Amino acid sequence: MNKEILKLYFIMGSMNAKSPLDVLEAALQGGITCFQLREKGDHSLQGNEKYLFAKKCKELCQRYNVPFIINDDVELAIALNADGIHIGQEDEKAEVVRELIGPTKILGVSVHNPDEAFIAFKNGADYVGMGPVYPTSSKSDAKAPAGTSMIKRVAQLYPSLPIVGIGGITESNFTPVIKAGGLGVAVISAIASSEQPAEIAKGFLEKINSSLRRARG
Ligand code: TZP
Ligand code: MG
Repeated sequence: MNKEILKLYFIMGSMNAKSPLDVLEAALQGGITCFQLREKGDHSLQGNEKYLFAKKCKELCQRYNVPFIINDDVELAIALNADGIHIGQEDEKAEVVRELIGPTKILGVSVHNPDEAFIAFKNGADYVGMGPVYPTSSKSDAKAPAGTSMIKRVAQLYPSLPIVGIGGITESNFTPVIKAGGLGVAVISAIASSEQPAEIAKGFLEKINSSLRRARG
């Protein structure tokens, strides 16, 4: 996996925006580096509706050459030949998913501590998502905000494991994630709830790039 794709990782489901496909296209125009379809919770699409929506998202991402990742739904990821899949601790085990999707697809795993990070890494994860860094209202069962100390520990313990920070992250509070060793940030509301997703994504990516340059020295 090219680590650069973690810089500005946009996550969205159809319930996160009024016109989700317009928001996705604007975010792609603004320069998001990866997209994850996370179709979850009340009012989320199911069955064929979910499939058709996911297919449109994939086509948009392809047009902009941005990896298209699917949350949880391995069957859908395989059916659509998505670029990858993201799973949580309560989902299918990483080694099982890796076996199902094959060696070349991207596999992301949400982790909260060094033990979970080690297991994910050992079992074929390409990157781990760590958070919530800050309070978030985008995930109903989110754990307590964890700040960036755990990101720092995992980055020190496993320097070759790419980490992306998630949860309540915006243009104005993301720098601690990069300083702690994160390679980028994953966001829902900072882009999906914005009136100008393209402009936000563009400005955000510029700031992340300069922060990464500073952190790498
Ligand atoms: N996992 C941990 S926090 C979170 C997920 C999916 C939600 C992130 O959304 P937002 O709006 O960027 O806080
Ligand atoms: Mg999950």
